[in-house]
Amino acid sequence: MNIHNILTAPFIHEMCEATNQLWRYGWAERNGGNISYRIPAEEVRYYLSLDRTFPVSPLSFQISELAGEIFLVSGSGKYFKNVQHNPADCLALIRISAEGDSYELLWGLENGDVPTSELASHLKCHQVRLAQDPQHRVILHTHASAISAMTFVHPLEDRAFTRTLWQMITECLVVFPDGVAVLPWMVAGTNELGDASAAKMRDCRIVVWPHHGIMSAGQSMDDAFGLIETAEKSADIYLKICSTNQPILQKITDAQLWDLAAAFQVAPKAGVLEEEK
Ligand code: 2HA
Ligand code: ZN
Repeated sequence: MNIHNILTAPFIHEMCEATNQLWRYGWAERNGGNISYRIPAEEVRYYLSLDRTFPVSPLSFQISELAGEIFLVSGSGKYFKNVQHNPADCLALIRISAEGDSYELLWGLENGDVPTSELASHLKCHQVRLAQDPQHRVILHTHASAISAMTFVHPLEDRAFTRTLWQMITECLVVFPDGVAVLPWMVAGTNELGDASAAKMRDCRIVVWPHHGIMSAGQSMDDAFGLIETAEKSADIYLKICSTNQPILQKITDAQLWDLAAAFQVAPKAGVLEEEK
């Protein structure tokens, strides 16, 4: 088979665009944020011969459910601002080993670096989301500003946080009917943060890391990105309302949210809205 230049691959372009846009939004200062994108082997074979040996590195955890899966991931310490200028330095294509306790570097990180410091969270979340949805592809973590600010002034509780975000923009309930989950503050880059995020991802696709950022899961880059844009916009409106110091005169009621759910045929996460009379 003809091998094509991997720099022309749509998945590399999507990663360059997403990282650049996250930086432009101001959510990816310095090396903040990380993305992983599951790529089918048939797609990778178009650009790389997989019939040879590759350098192997251990994982600090075992994830045999992802054996053989290939992910395009951002590199540890890489600036999202720079990915588009040098994808081969900033990104890595990795394949999880048959035992799920190591990975091969198929391509990228040309200057000898390692995949994202949040690899544990990414892979553990991929495992959980794939079990829910075979179409699942992307895990995206970024330092979304309004969401992070909101975690200083809002209760850190799944139901309350979800209700507030749903109430800020009419379409939020439609975009993320499964709501959002909120973790306690945790040390970045740890297996514990990965386990906690993955546990929350069993029944929702947006996890807030207080005073840090947000992680989302999607079937495509646009899907994962769109979830974060929507939650972030909602958080921004919440903060703007708070900063007016005005009493709240009106809001979207639970009855209206039920009407919305019916019209758009989505099932709001159980227990978040008051039951209809
Ligand atoms: O620096 O965002 O959470 C990359 C990160 C770690
Ligand atoms: Zn981060």
